[in-house]
Amino acid sequence: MTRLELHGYRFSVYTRIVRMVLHEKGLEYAYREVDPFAETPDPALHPFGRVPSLRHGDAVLYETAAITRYLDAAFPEPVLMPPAPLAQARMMQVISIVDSYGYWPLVRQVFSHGVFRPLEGEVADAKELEAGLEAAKPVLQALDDIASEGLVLDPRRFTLACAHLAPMLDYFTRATEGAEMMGYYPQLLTWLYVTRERACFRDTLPDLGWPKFTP
Ligand SMILES: N[C@@H](CCC(=O)N[C@@H](CS)C(=O)NCC(=O)O)C(=O)O
Repeated sequence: MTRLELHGYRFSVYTRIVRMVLHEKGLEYAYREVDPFAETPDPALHPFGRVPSLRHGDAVLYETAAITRYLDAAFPEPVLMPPAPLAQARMMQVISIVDSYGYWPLVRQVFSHGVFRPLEGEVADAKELEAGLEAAKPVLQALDDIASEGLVLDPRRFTLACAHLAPMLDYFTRATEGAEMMGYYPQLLTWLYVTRERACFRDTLPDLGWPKFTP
């Protein structure tokens, strides 16, 4: 089989999304660690200096949603896209919500300033944490509405939307305030509980002895 090579960073939620999909597909891959905050990733792999990127033979891909769509199309089993057109659209909607409105407050504000920076001995800003918690509310509400509708974020069916959301909610809920807030979004919380038990989630947990999710 043509070799797959993932370039990523161990704390990166976007890298973990790709790793979860590779895991679900049962694919072997080489892994190269690149810390994009400390070094510039190879511009031939990512012209915007981020991770992840994926090499498959001669092809190079970056942008996580494109990578996961590619993996799902190129390696069809198990299928990670729902068959119905509306469910497919919802899946893309979740991915877009997560990228456009979720990543910054959930990860870069709440997780970074509430968990990561304090643990790493870096300066944390309580105002960033507060702003992130506020900005997270409409995101969680929109995702809870989608989970309640049941076309995607269905605990019984893992899709690319699940892979895109799980690493970010995992980080968000490692902050005490984030875990408490999740109680207001019961359908999303149910989905998270079930998804946390999947092998692709457990086997890609960043292993740092960080506090575990205990809402
Ligand atoms: N739109 C990109 C986002 C990737 C991204 O933001 N990755 C983060 C790590 S989780 C990164 O490389 N950050 C480095 C930086 O912001 O300089 C994707 O979908 O892959």
